[in-house]
Amino acid sequence: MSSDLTLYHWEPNANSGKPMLTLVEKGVSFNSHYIDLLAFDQHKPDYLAINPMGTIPAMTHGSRLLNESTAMMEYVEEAFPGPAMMPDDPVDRWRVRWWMKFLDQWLCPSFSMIGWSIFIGPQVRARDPRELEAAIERIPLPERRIAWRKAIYGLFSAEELAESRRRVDLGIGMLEDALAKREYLGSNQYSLADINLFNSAYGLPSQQPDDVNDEKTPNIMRWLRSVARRPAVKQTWTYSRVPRFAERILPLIEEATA
Ligand SMILES: N[C@@H](CCC(=O)N[C@@H](CS)C(=O)NCC(=O)O)C(=O)O
Repeated sequence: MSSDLTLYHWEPNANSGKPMLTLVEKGVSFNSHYIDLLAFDQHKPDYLAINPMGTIPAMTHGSRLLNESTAMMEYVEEAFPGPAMMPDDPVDRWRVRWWMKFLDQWLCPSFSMIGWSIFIGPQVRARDPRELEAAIERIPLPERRIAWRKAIYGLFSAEELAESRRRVDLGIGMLEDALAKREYLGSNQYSLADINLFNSAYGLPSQQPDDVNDEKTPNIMRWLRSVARRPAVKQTWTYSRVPRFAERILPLIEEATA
């Protein structure tokens, strides 16, 4: 499909999944450009010419470059018609933004650190050490260079990982409480806050089955299944190329449609 909008993304997961699911929910057509994070495509000259930060996702709309996944979701919400992904009521809008800030600044970086230490790092560790060092040196943002080094060489400290686990445990409790009060995270309406969270949380029942399950977190499970059941979510998964990610979402979708 040809469109003046191109989304540069990896898996429909975490940051890449956020603008992608927003586009699909709103029925906006876009060109999909898959950037293979594990092949370091995001640091190659072709992509740096589009997004000099060397991070994904990014989006071009005509001559505009848009990056930062949450700001991208808000852009899509405001620039295109289609179902509203923000509630009308000011206090509901505040709550949506509160949760997105909490997710972006506090909880998701901890999901990410754990994911990078157990999944991303081990995936690339076995490659030729010289090639890996050269690949790390090509990363434009110093903080991303540090994150890659820590993931590849197993250098996240015990304290850092313990703090991330503490935040994930606390965050799960906060989400369960919030979803006991309302159908969705920010209000009783599905919104950008749900899109934001879902893309980082759909793997929790398979990754942390002792912490996120029908007995301990019935409201998170209800919410996960209800979001997984959305046709737009299923559509985003057609862009996946890494089976390990897709396999985590399948049990949710299967139970939801059973
Ligand atoms: N705050 C940015 C973070 C972007 C980001 O760091 N994305 C990760 C993937 S989720 C990335 O590009 N990692 C690859 C790398 O650092 O090389 C956003 O929300 O878009």
